[in-house]
Amino acid sequence: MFKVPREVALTTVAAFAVGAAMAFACVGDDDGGPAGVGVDATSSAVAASVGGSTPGAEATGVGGASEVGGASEVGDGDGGAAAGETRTFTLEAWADNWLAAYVDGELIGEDSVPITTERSFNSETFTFEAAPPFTLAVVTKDFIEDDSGLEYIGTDRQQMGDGGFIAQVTDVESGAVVAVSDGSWLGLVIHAAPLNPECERAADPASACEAAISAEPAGWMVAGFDDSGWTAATIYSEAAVRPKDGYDEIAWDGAAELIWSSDLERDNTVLWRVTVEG
Ligand SMILES: [Ca+2]
Ligand SMILES: [Ca+2]
Repeated sequence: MFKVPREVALTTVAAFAVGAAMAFACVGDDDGGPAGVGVDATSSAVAASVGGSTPGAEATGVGGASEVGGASEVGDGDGGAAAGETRTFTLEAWADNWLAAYVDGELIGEDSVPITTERSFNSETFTFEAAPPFTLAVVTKDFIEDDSGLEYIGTDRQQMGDGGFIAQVTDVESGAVVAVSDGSWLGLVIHAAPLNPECERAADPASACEAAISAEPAGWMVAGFDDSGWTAATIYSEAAVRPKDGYDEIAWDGAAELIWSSDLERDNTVLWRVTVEG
């Protein structure tokens, strides 16, 4: 057994549901050192607003993490020499059009431009502390005007929009890129529309277009979540995604790939999970 540092448990309970703290508390090293994730003041401020910023989360959110019990398998202390040591990292990311990121279940940052912004193209850099290995979970959303999955509805530009996402995690002290978006990331599509692309020109797409929408699975962003049914990311070229504002502001590692589900246009919200070994 290992002890959970009191301050970690209290901090986590304060910011999130008890269930998340339980899952969190099981993640730690065996030497009694700091466990889990710490966020700086900026990220904490962001975390405080999470409830109001994801109206489309269908009442799952962090509260559902209480139903996840597999996290106890994490933190066996069998990692490399650096495993369990809390270090500072940055997540640099660009999404068409929106993202929010979690480390071991804790929100570390979300896109500064609301998803309700029609042309939302920007990169983000979130700084966080974590003890590798940790689970990075990201929700990415393509802009849609409603559940038809279309944008510019009622104009001559009415169309299916497309998505796209790229990210990298860097160890701040060493400067080493320790994770990049690539084909190893596992994704789950929870909003797909339109399923019948012939509705793209319909006068009333809200009724003409069909959608497949599901809630975020409870606890999907914590380490012990069972993602065995998720699908490996599809890699896309810059020509396919046509990345826009903000993309060129990041010095992307050569291995960082633009990813999405298998369908850039149809799939509008994709959840991502990856384990960062550090
Ligand atoms: Ca779309
Ligand atoms: Ca888009």
